[in-house]
Amino acid sequence: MTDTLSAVSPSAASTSRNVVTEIPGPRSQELHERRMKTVSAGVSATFPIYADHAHDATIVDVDGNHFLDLTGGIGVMTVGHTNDAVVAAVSEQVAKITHTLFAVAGYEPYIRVCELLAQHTPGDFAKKSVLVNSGAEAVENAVKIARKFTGRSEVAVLHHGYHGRTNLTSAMNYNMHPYGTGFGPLAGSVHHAANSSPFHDGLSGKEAAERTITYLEKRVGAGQIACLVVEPIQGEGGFIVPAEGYLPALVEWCHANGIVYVSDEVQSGMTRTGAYFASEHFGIIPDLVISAKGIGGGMPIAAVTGRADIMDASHPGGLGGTFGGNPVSCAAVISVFDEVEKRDLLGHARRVESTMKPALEALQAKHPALADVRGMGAMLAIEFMDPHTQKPAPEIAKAVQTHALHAGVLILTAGTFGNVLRFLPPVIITDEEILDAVSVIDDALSAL
Ligand code: PLZ
Repeated sequence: MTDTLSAVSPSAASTSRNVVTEIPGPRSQELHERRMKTVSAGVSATFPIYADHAHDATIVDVDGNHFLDLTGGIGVMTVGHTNDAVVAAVSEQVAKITHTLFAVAGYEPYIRVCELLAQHTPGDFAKKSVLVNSGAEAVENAVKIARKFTGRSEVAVLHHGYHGRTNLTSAMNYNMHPYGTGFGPLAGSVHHAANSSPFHDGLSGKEAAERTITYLEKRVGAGQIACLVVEPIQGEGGFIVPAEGYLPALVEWCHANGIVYVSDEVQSGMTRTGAYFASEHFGIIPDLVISAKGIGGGMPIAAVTGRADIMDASHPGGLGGTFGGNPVSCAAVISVFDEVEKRDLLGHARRVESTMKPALEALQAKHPALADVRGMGAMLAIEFMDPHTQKPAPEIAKAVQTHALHAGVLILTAGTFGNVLRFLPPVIITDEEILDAVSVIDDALSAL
């Protein structure tokens, strides 16, 4: 462990935050003006800065400001920015075969990725995969596959979930705004049931599962449901960790009723929580697992992996797409799996938790608005409530985010009410960098 840690620390000195201009700096401002003329207003801009290059947990903007990156491109850069192994694998592959379309002329890296996913997703049974381009596309495919397999039409999801921005996945999201407003009609046959959120609902896993299941049985009918799609730890919803026993009860109910249980591990999967897939923490074995984000080390790729009989339900030609499982992205995935093993990245994710969680809990003891600290591995969050009204306090999350930006730390908000700050750093972030970032949050809260 010490060896692995020291292997990443030499770069620490060169990756400290360092703000050298006003934020945004002049070159970022210039780019922003160009952007406003040519990029659709529908694409939001969380930060007013423009990135020039990045390595490990540091992003350097076009004005030379160094930012400590606790966003990881929303949980993508688990292995770190411009990870040397990923860069080498991608460079080699792009010169060898850039594209054929797997259904036209196959290639080994696609098959290897499916083997690795079969090996590392939960469950000891024959598994198969299909590779696609994005998390949302993978969710769409999981639903298609489950419908074909079961011959049923209805799709069940949970409150506070997030599954993407396509028409079907927008219908599967809890928040109508900004994902669905004015874009309808959204896909039908999608049913939203209450989730488990111990901090908010105070229910045990058993009680929360009863509530979810009763709704689905009464309102939808168990025999009508093709699949239940669940994030084991809800991401955009605010890193909501369900109560113990909740997910196992849902899986058991699905299996008793012929419903395909789909684990959407787009954000929580691939090392992020200190396990390959977060489902492992809850002792569940999903029928299908959706992975994306972190598996590609920054290259666009996503997958549906699961029970071979379910994955084979589609007729040939029913699944696919031009770029799905592109060879360059596949080469990246293979190198990411290799890095996880070689550098003990699962251990690093757990180290992030053991350094960061107590530091955040110390802040909680000091700042009454900081109401909850939660999450697993390098997927941690803090939630702000107004100490007087006990209502969500998004303005505090926003103020801390803005303060941190100016101090050189990038942090994302999350949560249905925007009152959560979430941390998704590359797992190779050093302990010094973590504690430095927490001290910035402390300063921000003290300054309020
Ligand atoms: N399922 C659980 O977290 C993507 C969304 C960012 P795509 N989350 C980040 C944004 O504002 O669009 C996500 C997720 C879960 C599915 C998705 C969708 O993955 O690769 O963005 O399509």
